[in-house]
Amino acid sequence: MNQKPRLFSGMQPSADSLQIGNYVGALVQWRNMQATHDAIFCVVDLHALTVPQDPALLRTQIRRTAAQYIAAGIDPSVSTLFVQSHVPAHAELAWVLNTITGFGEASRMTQFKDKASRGGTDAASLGLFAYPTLMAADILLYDTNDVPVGDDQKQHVELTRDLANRFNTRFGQTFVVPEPVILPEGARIYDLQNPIAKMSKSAISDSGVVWLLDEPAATAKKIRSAVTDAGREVRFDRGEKPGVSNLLTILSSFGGSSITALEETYVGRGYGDLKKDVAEAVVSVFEPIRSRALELLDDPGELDRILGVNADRANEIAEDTLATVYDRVGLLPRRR
Ligand code: AQP
Repeated sequence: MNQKPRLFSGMQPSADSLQIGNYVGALVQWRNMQATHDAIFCVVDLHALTVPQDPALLRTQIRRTAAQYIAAGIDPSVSTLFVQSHVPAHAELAWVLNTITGFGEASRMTQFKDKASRGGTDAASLGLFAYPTLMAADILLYDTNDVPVGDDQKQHVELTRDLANRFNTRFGQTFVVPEPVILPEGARIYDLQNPIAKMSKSAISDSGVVWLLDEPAATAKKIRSAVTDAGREVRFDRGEKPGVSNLLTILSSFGGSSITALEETYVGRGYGDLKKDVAEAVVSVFEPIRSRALELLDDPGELDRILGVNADRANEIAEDTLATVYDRVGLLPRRR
């Protein structure tokens, strides 16, 4: 029997709702890859702790993120869907990986530089600095072959590969060396009010962010208020027309037509028509997902049960890998 390749991916529960970019750039790809992969999806709550969080809010956000994964089509009876902190081996393997990661090597990670520069590097936590080794642990615990990530995470997967190779060379073959599966540029969504910046859960202003769990009317209103560009022509041109290009990308992702086909449809029509169609397309896809997520959130006991069963499944694999790692580096096994 041919085993399917293993996939690992995750998102941070860093907001009450996921945004349209998380949906197009991650969830849609994850949902499709369930057919071809033995998939493991994680709500990476320990990663979210690398910047300050309100404890009560964070707890809610973790459940809400898991509910949105399921509502968007991640099937927890087919794939493994769990919360990172429910599998202690993530933090434990991250520690071992920290000990084989160079300070200079970690300092070169551009995401740390970006995120740390927002509040001043001195104020950044050690946790934020060590984010990439925790991510490496997430991936390496599960003998992962493929890691679907956005462009911005590619450097972290490269570090993961380096660490896996380094460990294997020093301590003997232990880790599968994973491959990044870089999502196509077409899957990148930009802020509706500032279409040269990536849309982000933790954007300073939420006026340009379309939330998966927003009321349909609010979603439509935000899209109708999106910034567009000078001129009237509906044409894809990221440099000259970032706002219109972003709307075309969204419509293409939600409606299935190619950007070129859409450009033809809008010859002689204005930005108003485009916005109206984008709003309709997004609302019709998000409405059922939102209802399903809210239904799941109405029964937190059942949601926690699903996450518990899945965490057991993840723990089984992760504990095995960690035991091998502890043994390879020379730690004494605990007698039970
Ligand atoms: N704008 C986007 N377009 C396409 N894909 C996107 N992703 C995020 N924003 C876009 C993809 O969603 C996943 C989320 O990963 P994450 O939660 O670990 O953090 P992130 O990439 O930093 O996403 P956010 O929404 O910007 O979160 P915050 O604000 O918390 O940092 C990834 O697969 C990412 O590629």
